[in-house]
Amino acid sequence: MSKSLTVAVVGATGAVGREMLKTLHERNFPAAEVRAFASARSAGSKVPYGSGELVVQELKEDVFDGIDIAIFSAGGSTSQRFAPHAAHAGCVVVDNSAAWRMDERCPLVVPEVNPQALADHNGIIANPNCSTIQMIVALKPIYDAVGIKRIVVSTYQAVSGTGQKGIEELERQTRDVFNLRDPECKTYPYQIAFNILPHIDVFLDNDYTKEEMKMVNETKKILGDDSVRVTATCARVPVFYGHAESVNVETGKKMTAKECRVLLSQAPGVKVFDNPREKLYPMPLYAAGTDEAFVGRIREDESIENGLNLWIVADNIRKGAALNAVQIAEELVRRDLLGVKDRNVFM
Ligand code: 25A
Ligand code: L14
Repeated sequence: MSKSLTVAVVGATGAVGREMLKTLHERNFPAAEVRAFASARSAGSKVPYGSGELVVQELKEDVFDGIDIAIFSAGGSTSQRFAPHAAHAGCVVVDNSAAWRMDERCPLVVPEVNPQALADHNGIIANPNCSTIQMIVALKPIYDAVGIKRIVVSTYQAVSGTGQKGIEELERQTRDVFNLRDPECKTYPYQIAFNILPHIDVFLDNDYTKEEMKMVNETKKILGDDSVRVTATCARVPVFYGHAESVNVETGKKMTAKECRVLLSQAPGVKVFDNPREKLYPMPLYAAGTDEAFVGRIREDESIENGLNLWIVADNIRKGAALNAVQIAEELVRRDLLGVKDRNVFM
């Protein structure tokens, strides 16, 4: 691929934005130029890119002229406000926030699962929630092979999902506890160090959290199948990087644990790491910094006719956010889907 594109990273100073820059460089994305944007408070600061640095520019509505692809990770309100201006300028947005995911005009894409959905984009493409991505990349081959009727998932999510401020909170509180100081809670409502909070994102009217309902709704949208029943419980654990998930699936037809291991060992984006005798199973500490969704503890659910239990772990900042977004951008280039046909869809 020739290096001809101009690419922007919006929210470049954040935990995910920095990883996006690193991923673009590592994967040799065909960019002639990369521009870094963040809020006014970071304008003029520098972020690493390859062996050099980029000077961060303030994001404004009129910066998108001449930019082919903008990858956003600057929070929902920033995406809501600026992504339509990008699309209007002919710049295709890959957005990591929750702002556009359930919008019918926006494809919601995991490249290993539903790349075909990119074809009808209108200039804004949504990157799914981190917990949804790692689950769906492992479940799609099972869905294709024997069907899935119902999914029951419980998550164990790292503090880096909340960005730099989540990472700082766990660090600070851990030091506070060891120094016999009262841990201060700035980011989470309760102490996260040496604790577990069954609470991610805000509570909704049905008493589920928004994070839990993202898993329910995004899974159906990505599979393009509203008949799959999904229920989720999302918890925050005192881990820096890497989300873990216990996933119970009721399948349409029988699949043995052995068949599942064979199937998933051939699946793109998935690594089976499952040998109970050798005490081999996926863990956040070892998934951090890697690209795959690791699957282990594969067992048949003996309480129902056709069911499986899986334990899935992935780096939430990479496959859960930055890597998946860059893979979407790569797929857009590969499929020749850059440019925006109707620039007024979101205006
Ligand atoms: O935290 P924010 O506000 O959402 O900011 C994230 C990025 O977006 C930029 C911001 O630049 C940062 O690069 N941004 C925010 N508002 C913007 C605007 N109006 C904007 N860019 C353009 N126009 P920044 O210069 O404001 O921030 C520089 C550093 O400060 C940290 N920070 C920001 N707000 C903070 C804060 N620190 C403490 N308290 C605050 N209120 C910021 O931390 C950055 O280092 P952070 O990056 O790590 O950001 C976390 C946000 O990133 C997204 N995110 C993280 N992980 C995931 C994720 N999204 C999806 N999946 C993930 N796994 C979330 O949106 C999270 O809020
Ligand atoms: O992408 O862990 O919608 O706090 C926002 C909250 C990602 C996880 C999203 C967290 C999420 C994040």
